[in-house]
Amino acid sequence: MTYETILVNITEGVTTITLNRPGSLNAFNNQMIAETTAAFKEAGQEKGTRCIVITGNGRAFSSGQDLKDVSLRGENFSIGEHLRHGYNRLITQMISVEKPIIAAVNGVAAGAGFGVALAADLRIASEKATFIQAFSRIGLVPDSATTWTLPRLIGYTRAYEISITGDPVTAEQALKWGMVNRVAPAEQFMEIVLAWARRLAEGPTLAYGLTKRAMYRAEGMGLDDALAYEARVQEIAARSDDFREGVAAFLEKRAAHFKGR
Ligand code: T3D
Repeated sequence: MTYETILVNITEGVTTITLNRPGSLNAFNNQMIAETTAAFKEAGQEKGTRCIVITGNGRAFSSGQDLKDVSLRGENFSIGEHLRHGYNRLITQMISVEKPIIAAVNGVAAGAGFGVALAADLRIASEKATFIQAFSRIGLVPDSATTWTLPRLIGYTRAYEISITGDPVTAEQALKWGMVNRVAPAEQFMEIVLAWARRLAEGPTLAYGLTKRAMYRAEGMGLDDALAYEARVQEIAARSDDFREGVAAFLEKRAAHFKGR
């Protein structure tokens, strides 16, 4: 599929999706929401893709909803419908892809841009990145799943404070709070991101995908159900070539060569 608002690159098992509207700091218009959703779906189905990276072109990750588009809306425009058909689909698509997604937050991530970063499984921030719950700055409540993702990551007290103040969180603070996994220098940022992504893409990615599924399911379960679900997904993982290879490699004292199946 060809896209106009994003760039998609597939190399060495890694699909990189680059938000590409740098003139507006990669603000999401309807087309970019739809194209990003489609790109995640495609990367999920693409057999050769075993890890997905999302990043932004230029100095920002994403400034969230395109506010110029907002200013053109008519009186009867329904934000609820816009969310249901746009951001909600994008976020659920990201969460349903059973492959690790890394958000490479190269600069500011605001509003829905912050939401997309939080819907990834792993986050690496450039030392220049900032995170802004920009919704309250324009009189909105948080969306793009940030009422769900953010308190789970950093706790209610911090999540509520940054959601109502709209104060930026630096990369260093985000690391201390456990909101990002790593912070990397701006100069070698994409090099470091891609080295990490390639390492994951060479791993037992079927198991990584099942781990994602089981952890999201466990959020809504009690202990007994979570244990039962672990047993179900472990049945799948244990029938994989990767499990056979992992055990053989251990016994033969060599590195394992996983294929993600
Ligand atoms: O309504 C719904 O659809 C509901 C869904 C809501 C989801 C949301 O995301 S709500 C939150 C929307 N986002 C924002 O409120 C953030 C708006 N942007 C900013 O606050 C600032 O731009 C930043 C803090 C992100 C960065 O500041 P700074 O000083 O580094 O850059 P800047 O000068 O403000 O922006 C640079 C350019 O990008 C500028 O354009 P120009 O003047 O050079 O032609 C600016 O207008 C443009 N830009 C930045 N953000 C957006 C944008 N254009 C459209 N939409 C934007 N969100």
